[in-house]
Amino acid sequence: MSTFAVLRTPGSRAVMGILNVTPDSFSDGGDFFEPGRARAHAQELVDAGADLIDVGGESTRPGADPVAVDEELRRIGGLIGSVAGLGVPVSIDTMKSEVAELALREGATVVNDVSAGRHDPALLRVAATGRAGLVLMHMQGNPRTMQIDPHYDDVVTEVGDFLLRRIEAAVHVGVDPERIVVDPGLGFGKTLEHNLMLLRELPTLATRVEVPVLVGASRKGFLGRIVDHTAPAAEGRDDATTATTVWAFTHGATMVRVHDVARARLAADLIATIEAAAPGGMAA
Ligand code: PMM
Repeated sequence: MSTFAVLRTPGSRAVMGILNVTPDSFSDGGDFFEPGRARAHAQELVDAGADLIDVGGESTRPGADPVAVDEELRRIGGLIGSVAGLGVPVSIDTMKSEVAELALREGATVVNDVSAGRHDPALLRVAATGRAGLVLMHMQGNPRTMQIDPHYDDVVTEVGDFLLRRIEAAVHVGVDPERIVVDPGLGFGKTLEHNLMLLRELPTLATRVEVPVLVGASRKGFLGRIVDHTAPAAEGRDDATTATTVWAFTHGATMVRVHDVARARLAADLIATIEAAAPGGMAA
């Protein structure tokens, strides 16, 4: 599927596989830092059924220190081209215009910015000029401080207001509205209750923003708090992630961003099979 078919085909459910080329991401930090391992993992994500691969060179886990632009360029430079050669669209997870620019030059076709163009306003222009897809995510504060007492009067309305404002800002500098996806930013400046409210009211949010919605719940701490307070490893949260994927896909989300692509692919395909069921339609 082309990038924009992945992003916009009505009723489609796309699986974005995560490739973190960082030493310190919360669940897979260090695992794919070495370029050979990163490439091999990208192939595994494609084989597992990813529609899109999201490559990131800066951890945005709570408390993470920012990465200098040169270091981020070094981490992703060269890798994007080989991942793009695997036959699925590549997205670059960055808040920096220089990194987005390099990635688009090397073959990425989507920019995923967890700051929605606020960290580096030039990023929106880079996405516009490169005719790229653009993921605009909500975050309260910044990764260093976002989990220190986040507050909202009405989280669903405020996140929706924010996303509409950021869509407007992106369109204002020339991004094609047909190429925009938004994301409520689970875990980014949100308590457990905020995350749950955003999931519960996903249909309201999706209807309001009128562009496809991406949900990124994969292995996040709030899932660990619901299913198992004692699980030591983020990997133990994959079943909870799959349950959340099913919820998201059946409540208005068009795309999920996950570490375990095979489980999300299975969920998406199963939902599609159930939806397509018709009397006498399927051999026993
Ligand atoms: N989460 C992380 C990083 N990038 N991008 C989007 N659009 N949505 C997310 O929820 C999101 C993101 C942090 O998770 P990771 O460290 O496992 O990549």
